[in-house]
Amino acid sequence: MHTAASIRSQFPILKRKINNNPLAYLDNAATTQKPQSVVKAITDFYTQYNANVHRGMHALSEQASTAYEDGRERIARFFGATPEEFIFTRGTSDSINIVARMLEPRLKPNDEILATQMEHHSNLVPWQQLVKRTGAVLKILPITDEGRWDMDALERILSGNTKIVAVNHCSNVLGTINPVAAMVRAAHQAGALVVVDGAQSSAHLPLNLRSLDVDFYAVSSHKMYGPTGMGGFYGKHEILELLEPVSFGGDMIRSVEAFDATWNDLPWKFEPGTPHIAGAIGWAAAVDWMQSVGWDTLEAQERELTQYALDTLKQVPGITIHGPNTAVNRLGVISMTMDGVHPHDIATLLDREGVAVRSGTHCAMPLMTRLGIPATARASFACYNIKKEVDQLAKALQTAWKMFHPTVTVQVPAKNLWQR
Ligand code: 7TS
Repeated sequence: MHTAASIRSQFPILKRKINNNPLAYLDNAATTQKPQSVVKAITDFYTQYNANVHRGMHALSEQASTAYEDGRERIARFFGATPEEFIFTRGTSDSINIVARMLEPRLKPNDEILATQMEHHSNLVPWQQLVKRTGAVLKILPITDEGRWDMDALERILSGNTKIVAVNHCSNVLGTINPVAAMVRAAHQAGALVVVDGAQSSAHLPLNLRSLDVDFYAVSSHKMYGPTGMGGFYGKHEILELLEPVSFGGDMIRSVEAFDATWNDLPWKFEPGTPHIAGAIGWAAAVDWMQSVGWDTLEAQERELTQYALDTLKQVPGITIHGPNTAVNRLGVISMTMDGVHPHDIATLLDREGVAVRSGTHCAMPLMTRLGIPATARASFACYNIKKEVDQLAKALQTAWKMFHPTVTVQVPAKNLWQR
């Protein structure tokens, strides 16, 4: 049985004080902290069996190769995929860029790519660049005022010309959990492939990518308690078999002659060069750790905290919360604006009280335009966050409000009052 205290005890960093206050780390949508088991797995690799993979016949290389491929298998299984379908990359941004280049030869002028108004730049700019290179057309699905996909508009925008639908599973600004399964059905009916940006969902929702029937799904290790610089994407086996690699070099080839080469099997065909071995081992340890806590605990804890935070933060004067206003189909990613106070000032004042949040556009400028605001201050939760930290956030916000909106009190001597 895992309690908040037993989970927190595995993250030494959470014991830190910032500006003489207990650290309330509420910037988990940017990156999560790492449990000790992840740090230990990485340290063990570097201190006990560091060697390159897939190359040496010596003991260390064999041990490293086994740990690396065994790590891939555990990660792939965590997502309901097979190891052949799971390509290691540097993260979500890298994955989407690679997938876009893999699909490039299949696109013709006037083919259409559909993204949404709530995409992170990582799932928008690669497609903008792709349409420039191919003559395809980028279309944008609007969102509703509550911060959800406008599914009525989808019917009007999807057509036989739509070849790729590129959408995020969960918004890193609004917290919305999007109806990906419905999108996949509609897109497949129109004959389009679906590429999902899973950067925000992977630490918060149990996923079975095969049954979700997505064609590609991109994730980052560092948002799910694993190391930075590591990530990957799932691709349907039959589609990956058809596509050509876009980066070339060692390890991804089967044989090379002076003027040509043939490709290795999946998944290595898409992985040139020495990979991030420690990254894969650390990520696999993170996945093991999440499974040891269990989805029941992970989900229940976060849902309860999100509802508590929505209820608590609504009471802070001058605060507007952007995105769905209940914890239903919503992650604990809470973007706020405060009347008359810039989000950067909010974040700076919160930091004085030990509260770490992110402020800015969160790499989602078109969404800021849609919301009609320049930026937000964003609190985002992980499974180790507790109500006390939400209270610390609310109190710090109240202090910020008072600092920017001092009440002018006129002192009237009591006796004058009664003399009138
Ligand atoms: N997509 C979404 C929805 C994201 O939230 C992020 C990172 C990315 C893609 C890119 O992931 P990366 O691992 O390749 O960087 N989002 C954030 C954030 O919201 N604050 O810092 C990074």
